[in-house]
Amino acid sequence: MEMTLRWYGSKFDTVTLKQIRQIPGVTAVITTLYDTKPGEVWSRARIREMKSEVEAAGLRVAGIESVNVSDAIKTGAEGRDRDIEAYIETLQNLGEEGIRLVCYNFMPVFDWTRTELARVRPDGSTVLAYTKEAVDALDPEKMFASIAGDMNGAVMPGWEPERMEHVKELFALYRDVDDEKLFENLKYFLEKIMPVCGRYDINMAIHPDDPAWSVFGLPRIITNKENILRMLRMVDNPHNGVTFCSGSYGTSLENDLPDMIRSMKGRIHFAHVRNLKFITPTNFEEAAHLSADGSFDMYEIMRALHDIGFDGPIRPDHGRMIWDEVAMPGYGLYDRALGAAYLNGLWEAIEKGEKRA
Ligand SMILES: [Mn+2]
Repeated sequence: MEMTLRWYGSKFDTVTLKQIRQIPGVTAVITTLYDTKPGEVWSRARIREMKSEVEAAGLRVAGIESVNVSDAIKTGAEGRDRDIEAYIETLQNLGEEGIRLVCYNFMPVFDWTRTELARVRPDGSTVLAYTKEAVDALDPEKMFASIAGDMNGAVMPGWEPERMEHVKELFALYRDVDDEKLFENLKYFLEKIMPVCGRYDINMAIHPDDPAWSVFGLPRIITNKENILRMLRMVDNPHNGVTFCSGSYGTSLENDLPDMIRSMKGRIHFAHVRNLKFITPTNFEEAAHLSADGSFDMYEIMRALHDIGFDGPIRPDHGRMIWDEVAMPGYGLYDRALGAAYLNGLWEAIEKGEKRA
């Protein structure tokens, strides 16, 4: 595996490439062109510029998170073919520049959902948190307003203000889309893009829905083992793969994370590894990466990735806000650096333990 950190680009991120380069064992970033919109073609010039900036700092671009999929593609609405053409052109431009990994999601309306962006933990750190009861009681149109004040001035992925202004229309778009329809639209999209992925050896890695259940009555399909295996089989091509995100699949305690990893052998192209602490089965907060700080056995997760021969990019996921850092919630430097060091330590111990046995 290759340890990486997510980076939003120098215009948007409080963390610098120089800082990332100084985290031991981190050799690459996962980045994006954060100011592009779904349906827009990423030009080769801009991709090259992004790559040069990263490489000048002594790092590599290990992949893109994300090239976003438009609502027309997700709902199968008019204009989807045009948007798919644009997506293919972007993939081609990425391929020409030697980028071989693209993370994306197929979540309707909202990307990830949290009810708090700065819950204070006993040690004074703050974390993102989720209470199902709070979401159930919330008017989706007010969701944005209720968390916007906690963003530390950052624009959060999937929560762009101009998008959230149209929440009502977005909901209307998905009115006739149920889980089956969403599967169908995902299949249509994947079948159209597989040829360009084959030509450039680009691995597509779908990010799970977060949380792993329906919110506000919207359909959600990338939530559990059964559905993700269905998705992999319906377009049975090695370039149709998965981002294994422990913090997203892990929102449902019914998901056995190491078992899921083993079941997707060969198709996990990217891994997000983080820990959650459950207060009740429907109320959880993000924790430090360390097993002892949360509810997951991080050793078993890393062990499962090791056992299936995972060799793609991996990254620590959301970190706590610690040491008075001010950054995009979940995306500060300090706790993610601690996470990277910890995950690298687990991996080294697993590898060396194996050799000794
Ligand atoms: Mn994730």
